[in-house]
Amino acid sequence: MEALLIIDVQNDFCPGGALEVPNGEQIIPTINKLSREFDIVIQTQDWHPKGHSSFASSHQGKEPFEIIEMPYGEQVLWPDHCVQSSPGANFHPDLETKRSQLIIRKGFRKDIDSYSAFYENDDETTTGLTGYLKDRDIDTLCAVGLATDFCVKWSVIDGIKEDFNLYVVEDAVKGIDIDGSVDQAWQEMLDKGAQKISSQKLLN
Ligand code: VGL
Ligand code: ZN
Repeated sequence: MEALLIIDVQNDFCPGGALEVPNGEQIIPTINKLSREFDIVIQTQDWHPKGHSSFASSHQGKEPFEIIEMPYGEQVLWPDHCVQSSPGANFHPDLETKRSQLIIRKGFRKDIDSYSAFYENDDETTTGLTGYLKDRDIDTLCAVGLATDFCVKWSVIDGIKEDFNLYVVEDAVKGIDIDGSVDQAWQEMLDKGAQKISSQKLLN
């Protein structure tokens, strides 16, 4: 069984949002087309409490995009974004969510960030997605959404680690791109065994 995994298509990651991905909204029509073709659609939603430890504003003297050391390793600091129940945390209004069967929220523990749909950034705390997918006999995921270089990348890498087949839809993802991080993300995903595919190919 295959599922479409729609990652973090939320207002704060789209133009005008707190952590905007350049042209992030442009992938939405393609994602909507894809979601009508899949029997199983799963979404993730970045969902941080106020004062989350990934926010630069939670660390005195730090600015967004600086890197700090956390107990679980390096952490990029972000502008406050996707705060629970804030408009920025809502899915973009153009995203069709009617057919989504599961919404996984992540990043809700104050002291750990969570990029991946499978594991939080400590690489240990699970979101429960693996169990859900295995229970439903899903072995293949097509990943789309935001941002290529963070939540898409880590979801894809962890999904492969958990033995799923991972396709990344090249025209249905967009990245933040800090110093070449999008190119690097593609390299890492392909190295780990992800397959790049076009939406055209899936829609035919
Ligand atoms: C994301 C940075 C912080 C993402 C989420 O969705 O890629 N990036 N939180
Ligand atoms: Zn976040």
